[in-house]
Amino acid sequence: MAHNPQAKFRKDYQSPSHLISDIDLTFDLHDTASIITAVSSVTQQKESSTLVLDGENLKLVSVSVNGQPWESFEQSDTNLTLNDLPKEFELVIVTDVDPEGNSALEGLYKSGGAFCTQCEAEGFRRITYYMDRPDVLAKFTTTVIADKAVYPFLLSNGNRVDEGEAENGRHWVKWQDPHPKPAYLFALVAGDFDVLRDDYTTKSGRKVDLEIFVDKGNLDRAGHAMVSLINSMKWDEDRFDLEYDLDIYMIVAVDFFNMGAMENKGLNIFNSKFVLANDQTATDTDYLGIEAVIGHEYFHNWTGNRVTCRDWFQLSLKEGLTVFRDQEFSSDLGSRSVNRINNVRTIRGPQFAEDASPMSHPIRPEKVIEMNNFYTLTVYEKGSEIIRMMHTLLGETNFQKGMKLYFERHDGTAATCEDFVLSMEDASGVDLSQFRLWYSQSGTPTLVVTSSYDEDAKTYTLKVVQSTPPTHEQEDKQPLHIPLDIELYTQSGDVIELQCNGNAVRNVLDVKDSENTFVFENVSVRPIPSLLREFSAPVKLEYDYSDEELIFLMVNARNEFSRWDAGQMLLAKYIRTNILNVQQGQPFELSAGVVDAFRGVLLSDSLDPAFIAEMIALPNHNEVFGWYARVDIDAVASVLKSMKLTLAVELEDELAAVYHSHAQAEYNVEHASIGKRTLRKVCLGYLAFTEQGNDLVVALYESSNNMTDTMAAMGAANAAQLECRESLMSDYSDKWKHDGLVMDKWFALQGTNPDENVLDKIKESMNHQAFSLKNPNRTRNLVGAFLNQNPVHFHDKSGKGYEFAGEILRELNSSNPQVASRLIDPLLKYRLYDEARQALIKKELESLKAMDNLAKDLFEKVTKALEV
Ligand code: B3K
Ligand code: ZN
Repeated sequence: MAHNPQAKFRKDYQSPSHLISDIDLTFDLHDTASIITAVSSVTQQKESSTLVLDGENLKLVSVSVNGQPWESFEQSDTNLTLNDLPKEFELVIVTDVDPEGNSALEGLYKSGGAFCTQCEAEGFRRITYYMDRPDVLAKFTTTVIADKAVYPFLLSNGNRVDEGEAENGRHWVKWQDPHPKPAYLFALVAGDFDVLRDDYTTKSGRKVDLEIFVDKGNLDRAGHAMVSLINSMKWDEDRFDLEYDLDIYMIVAVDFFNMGAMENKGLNIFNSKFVLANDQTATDTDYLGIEAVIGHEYFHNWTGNRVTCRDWFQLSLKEGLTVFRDQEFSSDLGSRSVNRINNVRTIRGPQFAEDASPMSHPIRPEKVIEMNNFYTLTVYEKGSEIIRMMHTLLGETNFQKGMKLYFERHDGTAATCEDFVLSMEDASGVDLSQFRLWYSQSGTPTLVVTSSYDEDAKTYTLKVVQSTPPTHEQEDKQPLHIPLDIELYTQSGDVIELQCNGNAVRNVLDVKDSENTFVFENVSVRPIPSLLREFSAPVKLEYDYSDEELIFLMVNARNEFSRWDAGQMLLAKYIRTNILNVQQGQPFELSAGVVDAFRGVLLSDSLDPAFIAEMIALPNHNEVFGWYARVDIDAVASVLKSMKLTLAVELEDELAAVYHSHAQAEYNVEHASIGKRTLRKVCLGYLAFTEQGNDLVVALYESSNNMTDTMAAMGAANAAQLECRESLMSDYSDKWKHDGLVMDKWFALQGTNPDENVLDKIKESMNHQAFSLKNPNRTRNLVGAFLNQNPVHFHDKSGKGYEFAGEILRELNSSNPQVASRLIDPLLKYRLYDEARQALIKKELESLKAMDNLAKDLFEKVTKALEV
């Protein structure tokens, strides 16, 4: 590239030189040349007659100031700099953009037949020249003009205030948003849709119209989104005392979308994956995903929109907090332990992997080249864990007081992470000074815990040593304030009250130093400790548990999360041992005690089936990879397979009994039904590796009356490479070939196919009528699944998996750099693998780096990866 893109630093933040109180936008929409007129009221804030506006990929038609054509300006690829300006003025800018040619799906683009926008983080600058930064809040008025027959619905933020007819069969609608907002929350949609309508009356009595816009013919797939929206509105009132603040809330589902959804004020735009569902097209997981994402975007109305971010380094202020809120929503509505287990899997798997990668960063990054690269698991999921730790330290009542104070202080403004922590601290009186380090320190801390029991003194001592290894961008680490939730049990399973220095103490220990010692008194027998309950901090825990202790905790720990965690630790012990066995040519071993422990769980009639399903699910490849600094891919794959086969054979009768006894005639999305289907799916996942596998899978596929069971059958056929796989795949494709969203499940199975010839089959699938590399969902399901979830073939020693990734990335670099940048992540972690594989991956990264038109999204990641 001609010039290397420049980084921005958090420390360089400057408040804006000007403010914009109002902006009046008119969109004259045409496929390849849409004309946008932006009229802004601008006031100087600092002694400067120069205003630097952001703008990219724009044709400037005209600029005028206070009604006069303005000629004192300079234009570059990224800015329009206006000179000699008065202190207060009206600025009119006219631009011309090409929505149809916009394959990056940022700014104004066409998805299918509709116009839509995506502005976060910095997409508004692809619509007009503007102060495209989150701390410039203006009142938006938007007029949309388009052909009436093709685009009967013209939508934008706020309330519809006027409409009318225009020449040549065109019409217009005018929208006004009374809440000042940054440009990233702007949205516009023009298209022809089916609309699902409902309403909600807030607890103070405001009636809100609810409208969900879907492609024609999809109305029967919008119901769950509407129920989820109403549940979200109610939950936010009940748990956070927060009400909706406009008369209308709209959601539009589009097929071409780079991420999950976007919280634009009053007009959310969603990836259709997170709106459309009925029992024939969507799995239970899809239903739960819709509930979570609808909730997440709705909750942003307060945490994100009413209080927004001062600058993009503060992204976790809104994202970490809103993820925490959506996790709590899902947990209050469904199973708290199953939700926690899945969230913890994400942290321990891909988030820890991100910490260990060249892209490691604190939840509040210090340095950014392309902001879109920082919508990460660290900012979102680890960010949520940081909020959760504050919740643990303060308790629900104080936490809610902190939220109230935060809104009192910052409603209607752009705030910082520090503002949030200060509100929590001031409202609760809890000292969070050392805790703040979680915002600036990256990486995964390790807690090494050892214990000793003094029989004579009746004291039990836990020694906790914390350390955080250096990360790519940050060498030195300091001790963090880590809430460590523990419980002690007697051998018979009774809870021992925690006492220190003669006083009862709470379960959450404050680990603050590198070395910490906690002495518990009046402990009459050597206890069994349950450590890091509820995963009370995003850390790696090391404690030398015996098999017996873990089996004890699997049965006796008081909360389900700790039981699951004990089961996972037990599996982890055997996976590690067997990886060594494979490397030393020794046979696979699994003790009878372990098998019996899992048999006990499987046969329990007191446990929730959804929880049993989690208990007996093995960790996946990526989770295991995260335990090692250098990964032996083939050994991990072989051990996971042996583990599955061994448990399948040893527990075959029990698995089959549970599988058959949990069958249900009717489909519904109640938690109890979902739990039973999930348990059957996991059982079938084992049984597929036994003699009866093929018959069971075919029977389920043929009798299935819902997509969840259909996918359980197909997933098992795929993973175990059953004889029936090909015929099920072709039957499914015949049925759904016209529907890309439903075909995504099929593409994902092609991507994760364990067959030797997977790459040929993937290339063939790219010619399927439903596939297009231009559609991010299709690309993620086929190519993304191969790169992330097919480790054996992606990392094939020949290097052909890497070459394929390289080809796709080069193509996406030009058409959709954001999607390319997500897809490249597995390649950045090349140092985890052996020398030969490292060399092959590096070759692909070098070839990307040498590209003339390398987008800054990939530039940032590739250069970081190569400079380690
Ligand atoms: N705020 C958006 C994400 C925007 C991503 C921009 N690349 C969705 C969300 O977190 O709710
Ligand atoms: Zn969000």
